[in-house]
Amino acid sequence: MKNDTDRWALFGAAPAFDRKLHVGQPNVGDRAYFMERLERILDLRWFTNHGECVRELEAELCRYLGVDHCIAVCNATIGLEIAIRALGMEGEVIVPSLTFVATPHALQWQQVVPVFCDVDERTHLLDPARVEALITPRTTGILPVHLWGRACQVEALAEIARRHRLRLLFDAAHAFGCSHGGAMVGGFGDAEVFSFHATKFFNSFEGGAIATNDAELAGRVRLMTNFGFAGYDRVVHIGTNGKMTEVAAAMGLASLRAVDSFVATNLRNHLGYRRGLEGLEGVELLGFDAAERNNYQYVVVEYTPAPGGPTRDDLVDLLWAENVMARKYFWPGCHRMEPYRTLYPEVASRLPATEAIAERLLVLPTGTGVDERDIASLCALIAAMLAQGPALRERVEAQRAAGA
Ligand code: T4K
Repeated sequence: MKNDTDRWALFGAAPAFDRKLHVGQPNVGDRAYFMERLERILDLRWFTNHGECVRELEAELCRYLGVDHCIAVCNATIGLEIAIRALGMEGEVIVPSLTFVATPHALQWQQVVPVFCDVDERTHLLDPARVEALITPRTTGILPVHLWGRACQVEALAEIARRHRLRLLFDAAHAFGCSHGGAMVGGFGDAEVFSFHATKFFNSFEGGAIATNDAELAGRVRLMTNFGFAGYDRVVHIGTNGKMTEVAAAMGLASLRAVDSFVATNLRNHLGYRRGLEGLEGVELLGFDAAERNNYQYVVVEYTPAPGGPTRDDLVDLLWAENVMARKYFWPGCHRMEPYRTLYPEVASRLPATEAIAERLLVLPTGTGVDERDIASLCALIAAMLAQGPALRERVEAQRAAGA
């Protein structure tokens, strides 16, 4: 990092970091193991369709998560779509808007109406009381998201689902390796869907898994993942192509061999941010329940500008200019994205917490691509920016007005 924190790259100086720091730069697991498996895949000439790597990954995931069934899929979006269909969700399904757009898309793609529900302003998670208030005769399910890897109020949601005879499917894209009440996320509700996308701390390049303890559901999901084939020339179900490739599964196995070290790195980074951001006015780092297992894969800050001080968007622009590719996940909320803003324009008024949180969020780089010195420098950079207060806000505005 350069020393002169007074001259931001936005204003023509060199960036503070000489490489880009990403929120989602992939972790690489056991590289030697991966290469070995890759050679074997090529030798065997078995590339997909539930090969040995996929079978091994599914078995290892079952053990790791403590669930009976795990079906590997090509990505979590398709995984959600398959699970939604396999569970018979139709009509309306209640879902948060504070999530990646894949969550409501998986519903809308299948003509199921995503009924956006507000979250708890403190936890960012679906608020069970608000869920119950949105149930109508057309509601068939609830699709909560374990946002940032923090588990939802699983018991309260399960109780609502039971009372109203609704399906309960968790979007666990962020929550691989996390626990709730001491039990690993994966076994809650009817099913849970994980993402192993490149940007997730545990990745299989692209990929995901549907976890469940329901044998019948698992059978249906497996059929649907493979076009509904129950054997050669025998189709018993509508299905799609949701299969994970062998090379993806090999990467998943390599990631699994490094999962504890990834978590340790994320925790070290999280603690580094906690130290570095402590005491900065308007900056609140989201914490995790130390009694649970966490993956710490998202460093989430809620930023409330001081009067006249730099806004959240100013900070993002300033950080990008310094090669810190901070993100505004999940601004502005799915309900403000198409097609939802056109289809359901009235819902914004019932999502005050979502709207307020989305304006404050700032997600910072972590993972194995970032070290403690980067984090200390980055925190110092943010502190220096905030110390400039309204003067910096004015400079950013002037720079924007000049069209830079
Ligand atoms: N539900 C939830 C709650 C989710 O968050 C997601 C996905 C899903 C469902 C669906 O899961 P998948 O169908 O994807 O399995 C990224 C990811 O694409 C997405 O998987 C993830 N959530 C979401 C939170 O983030 P983008 O478009 O914001 O990421 P992108 O491409 O800008 O990548 C982030 C950063 O990582 C970039 O600054 C560059 C860096 N990067 C990215 C890739 C792919 C690398 O350095 N190397 C890479 O290979 O969505």
